[in-house]
Amino acid sequence: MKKKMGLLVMAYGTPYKEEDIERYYTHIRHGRPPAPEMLEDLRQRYEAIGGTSPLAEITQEQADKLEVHLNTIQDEIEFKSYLGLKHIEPFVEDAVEQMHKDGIEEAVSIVLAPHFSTFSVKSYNGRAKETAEKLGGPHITSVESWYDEPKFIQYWVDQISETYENMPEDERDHSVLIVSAHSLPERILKDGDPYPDQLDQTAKLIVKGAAVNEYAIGWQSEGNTPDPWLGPDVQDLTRELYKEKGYKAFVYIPVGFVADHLEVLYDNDYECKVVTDELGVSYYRPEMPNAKPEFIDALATIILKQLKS
Ligand code: FEC
Repeated sequence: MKKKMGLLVMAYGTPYKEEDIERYYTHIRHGRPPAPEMLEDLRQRYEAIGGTSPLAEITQEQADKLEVHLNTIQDEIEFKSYLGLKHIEPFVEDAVEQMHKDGIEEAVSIVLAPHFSTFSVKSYNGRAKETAEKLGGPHITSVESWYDEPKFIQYWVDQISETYENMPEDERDHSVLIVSAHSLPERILKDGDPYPDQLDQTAKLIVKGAAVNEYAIGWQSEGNTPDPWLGPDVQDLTRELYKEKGYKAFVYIPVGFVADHLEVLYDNDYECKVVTDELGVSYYRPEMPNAKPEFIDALATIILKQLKS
């Protein structure tokens, strides 16, 4: 008989409808409601990408397809997926409670973000394990990071190669790849957080695989707080690189994310494009992994490796 295992898929979460924006933002701000102008600013960003974000649907599809794929490529374990979100229901705690109710004794967890940081992956896994301990199960094995998984790297290598192949030759010879992730407050560096190094590794592996000559690392989507955040910000970086090197094309890969959502559709496709338009240069943003089969296979490989280790 196959062994039954919970598959806890954790992700950021997004408002399902406009009325959810305030409570979602309040949750992100650790319970402090945003000022009316902050709320209005966020509402307008969602408005600019069509009212709400496609993230909810994509995350669900990623979890569903991962369960099916894992159950297809091996026959020792029967995986059952549970979605646990950071900032809206079903919360991480709800998912663990459901696993417990369903009698799941063993589970494996993965966060849909490749790079470990105390702000992101550690907090998702911590919340899951704390709930499981309180309830007396399940026992959870957690994937901590997967920024260097060869199949994940290959996904981006293929995307970039296609983008560069389809670019006019003159642009290709004067182009730069901007590899980015969500910025975090600079204070994470004091505690030796591996987040920036892991992004650096991801970038080096992708650049090597795609044989790209010119690249730079940038940070994006920094929060609305007074403390300093990791930089350079992708928009400032675009301006600086143009001034220094006169590139004709900028190719953005926000590899710290895995789906089309606000931080990509607005912060890259709108904000970075405003800058490239202003400079009169070309903007490219290869497709995000979403629920593409190659990416689902990469996630399945990461999970099976974790269970074997
Ligand atoms: O499409 C969508 O609706 C949601 C997209 C979304 C993703 C995402 C991923 C990450 N965040 C990370 C860190 C922070 C920190 C703060 C922060 C704030 C926001 C706000 C929105 C938001 N984040 Fe987010 N994030 C997404 C959306 N994030 C909306 C609030 C408005 C704003 O600042 O723009 C600052 C919190 C604070 O004020 O204390 C820190 C990290 C990731 C990538 C890892 C992950 O997915 O968990 C890190 C997607």
